[in-house]
Parts: sequence; structure tokens; C-alpha cells
Amino acid sequence: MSQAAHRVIIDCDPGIDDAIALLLAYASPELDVVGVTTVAGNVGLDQVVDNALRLCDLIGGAAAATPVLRGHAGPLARALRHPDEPVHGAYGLGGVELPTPTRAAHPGHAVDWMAERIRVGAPQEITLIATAPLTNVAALLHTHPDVRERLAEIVIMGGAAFAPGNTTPAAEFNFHADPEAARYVAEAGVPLRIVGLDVTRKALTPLADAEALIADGAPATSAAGRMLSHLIERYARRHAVRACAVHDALAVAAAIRPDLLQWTEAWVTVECAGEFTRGALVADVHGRTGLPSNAKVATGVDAEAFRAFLMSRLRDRYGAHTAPAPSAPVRSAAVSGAAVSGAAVRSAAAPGASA
Ligand SMILES: [Ca+2]
Repeated sequence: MSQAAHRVIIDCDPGIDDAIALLLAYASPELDVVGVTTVAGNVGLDQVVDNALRLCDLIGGAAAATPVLRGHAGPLARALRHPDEPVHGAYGLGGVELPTPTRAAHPGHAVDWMAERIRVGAPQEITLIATAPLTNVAALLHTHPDVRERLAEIVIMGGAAFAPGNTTPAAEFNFHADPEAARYVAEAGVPLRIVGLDVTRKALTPLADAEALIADGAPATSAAGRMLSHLIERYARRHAVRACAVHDALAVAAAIRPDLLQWTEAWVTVECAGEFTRGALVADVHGRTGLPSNAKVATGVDAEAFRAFLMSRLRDRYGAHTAPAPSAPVRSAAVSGAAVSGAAVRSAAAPGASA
């Protein structure tokens, strides 16, 4: 990893697209992932912690030593509502069974760990990438307000400013799951980039890419391909297209290559009380409120460039036929690391999130 790598904490709820997001982050020399924090969302907290640990083992190298922390088990101001549809399949990873984790979660609570890690770093050293309900992030900014000015930025996968929701007609899953947290983060005064359904639905990964990853055959590419295939199957039933959005991976890409997207400055907030609009992202792009911008909202994306970026990063870092590069010694460790049981598909029903 280069000296210039940007330090990030990834707050996630794996989740297939979280899994691809983690794979992309660790495949990107521009990022140094210093911690993976977890929060209930796509599936319950125990499952997302377990999945995050399994994914870090699968990635190997630096990931296998990155602290993985348990965060909140549900929203602070309302009951946890699991998704109605098992979009992410059994256990949240599309039925792809990864080996039992080789370690336990890092001791302590994710929120306190984040606060400490941000404090010991230089100002603006850490960017937070949030790909789950914003419960942990809101708790962090509320309980430890001093970290607000020390964070470089929060890149959020969430919301649908100018597009239909995926949980209700108005709301995207992460914001709908904990709208009070989303609103708190939106209005907390930390620089925000919001990557919502406006762009993630435009940057689809086609079945051909999933199949190419499976065909590659290395543990991580194969697992990624099979998880994506599961998501594509689900997506095809609803949207009649053999492709899927990989929401969280686009948020990671936005942290690395913001030039892949178009951004609009806006004052944003999140509706918490609406009968039909609870969890909706409200973006004041025309200055109706007179309030100053508090976020950059992604409104467009170069879908082909993102697709090529994601595939090349996954293949270069994890592919079976890629020679290890001298600058990335962890590459060979990941490829020869944890085996994936190709045929193992858990069949138990488990909650998943909307796609
Ligand atoms: Ca997620």
C-alpha cells in the first residue's frame, strides 16, 4: 500500500453489496482500511459481524488483521425492522458459504473504537464510508461530537434524492431502516458525499461479469461472482434485467474516484415523520430553504467506467491468473488463502434487504 493511501473506516452490514464493497476497498491501493465496523441492517448484528470476519479472512493479507467491531443491534429510536424479502439470501451473502472465521470480533463497541481511532489520527486523516443504516455513525457524532471536525468526510450509500426508493416508494433501505440516524448525520455538519439509488441503479453489473468472476475460479473472485449471481437473480425478477446494482461498491468507488460520478451541492435532510415518505432523502438543489449546502449528492455516474473499474480491481487483486505485484505482497496470500466451498449453499430462509 502506498504512503499516500487514504485511511478509511468502513461501517457496513454485509450484505452482498457490502461484501463487494469490502473486496473493492482492499483491492484499491488508494485506500488503507483501518477498521471495519458493523451494524444491524441487511441481517441481524451477529450475522453481519460473522460475515465481516469471514470476508476479511477471504480477502486475506491486511484484511485478516483489520479490527472488525460490533456496533448497534438496531436503530436507537425505533424497533429494528428486518427487510421483508430475503434479497441477500440465506445469512446475507447470497447463500455463499465462507469458512468459519479464524478470529473473534475486536473487543469493545464499534462507536467508541471509531471515536478513539479518529482522535489518535491527524485531523482529516480518516474518511468514514457508511454502507448500512446510519445508527453507528449517528451515535458516533452524537456521543463523541469532537470527532466531527476531525473527519475528512463521510461517504454514504443511502437515499434516493430524485429516484424512487427500494423499500418504500420514497425511501431507500439504509435511510428507511433508521431515518432518525440518517437525519442526524445529514445535519451534523460533517462534509458528506451521498451515493444513492439515483446513481447506483444506473451502474449495473451484468450477469456476464458475475460469470467471468466465477470462471476465474480463485476463492475471492469466485465468491464475488456467486454472490453477484444471486443478487442478479433477485434483481431480474423485479426489474426484468440480467444485472444488478452493487450499491455499496459504488460508494467505495466514489471515495477512490469521485470523478466517476457527477455531484450536486445541496442542503439535505431525511424525512422522519411522513406517512408515506418516512426515510426519504430530501435534497434542496434549488435553494428553496435558503439553507447552505451540507452535502454533495451524486446525480450521475459513468456506468461503463465504474463497471470496468470494479472488474479490473477484483481481477487484478484476487484473480487466479494474476501474478503477484511487488507493490502488493498481500495479493498471493489472498489467492492462496481461505478456501471457499463452491457447492455449499445454505437453504435456510433468512432476512435480506431490498435491492
Ligand atoms: Ca449495506
